[in-house]
Amino acid sequence: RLSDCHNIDDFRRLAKQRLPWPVFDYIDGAADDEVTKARNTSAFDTMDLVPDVLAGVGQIDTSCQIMGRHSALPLVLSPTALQRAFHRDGERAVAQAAARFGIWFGISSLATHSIEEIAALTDGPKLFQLYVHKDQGLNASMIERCQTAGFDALALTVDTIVSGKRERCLRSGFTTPPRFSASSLWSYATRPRWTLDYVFGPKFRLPNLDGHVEEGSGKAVSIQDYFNTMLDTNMDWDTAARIRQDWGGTFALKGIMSAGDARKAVEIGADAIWISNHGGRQLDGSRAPFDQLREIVEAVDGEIEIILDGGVRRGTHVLKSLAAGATAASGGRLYLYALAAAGQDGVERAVQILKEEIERGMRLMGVTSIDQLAPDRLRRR
Ligand code: HOC
Repeated sequence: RLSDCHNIDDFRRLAKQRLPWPVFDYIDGAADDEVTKARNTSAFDTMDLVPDVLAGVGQIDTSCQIMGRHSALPLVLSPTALQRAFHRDGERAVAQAAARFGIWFGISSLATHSIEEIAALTDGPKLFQLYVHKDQGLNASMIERCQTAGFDALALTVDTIVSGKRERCLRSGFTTPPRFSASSLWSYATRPRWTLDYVFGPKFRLPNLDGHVEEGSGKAVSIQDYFNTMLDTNMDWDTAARIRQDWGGTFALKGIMSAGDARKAVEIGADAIWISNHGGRQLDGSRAPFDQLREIVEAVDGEIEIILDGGVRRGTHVLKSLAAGATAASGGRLYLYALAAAGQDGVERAVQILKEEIERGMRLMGVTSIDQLAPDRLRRR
């Protein structure tokens, strides 16, 4: 039950019960041996927090500015694809939960609700995550629709030039829309709530292989095929600079992992970078975002905002990221398990748990505002 969930891992267990296994494995899985996925979280344990006491922490302020907008928490709900495959309310549930807490969320180019539908739901801070498709017309039309709909920022995904080897998805034959197979039939049959919603609910809308969003085109496509046939493998820094110009508003690069690339992001005039390895779903064996944070903070020297994305499961992970120099922390799975478990109620409970953990952690650290979290409050283990 939802009321038995006290941390993100509890939602993970609930999601596993509720979702057919190919769908759960799509969320939970990562590339190759999933070493990087595990490391993304364990990296936080390499640094310890150093608390101060007797600091008068009756009143604390968790708010901050992220990409030019006020946020009630230093936490962003990262854009993730295919959310209606996890719960019938999909991106709507996440948008509404983010709005209730006054925090940023993002939708993906591979969202299952339209740009306009999501924009109409909330005036709260929202970003659009662009995957650059080979079809330039499709890219241009997504950018234009986001401008018209009033999205606050565009985040260009730079770490999916080809698909990572998602072995759990290869084994289950996961596609979108999901397809029933002999090996998974029992799992679908024993999860009637998910299966009925899926069978009788509206079909997902994706930029499909013809390059256009069509309700219920019916084509089932695997992640590998989608990435490897649809996305532009020739994308480079000129592409990123051109997209920034076409967009003309707040612009971020999502998937930066090296100090050199962070500098290039500054040079093309990006407002923010997301240090991210796509939740360990792309290059297995790559370093954890938290491990790269200090190096990147030093390289950009305050010239760009940094969002730490990956492995965040606890309020203290957010506090460690801030102390190491990030503007905010973000994650996908941290709310996706909860979405799958209980829709908007689930996402709200997950964010509430993280909010309380952030507040409790700040009080125990002896800080009253998040700008008091600095590198001197961290020690290497
Ligand atoms: C069939 C299309 O970011 C991921 C997502 C994108 C998936 C596209 C699937 O899983 O990493």
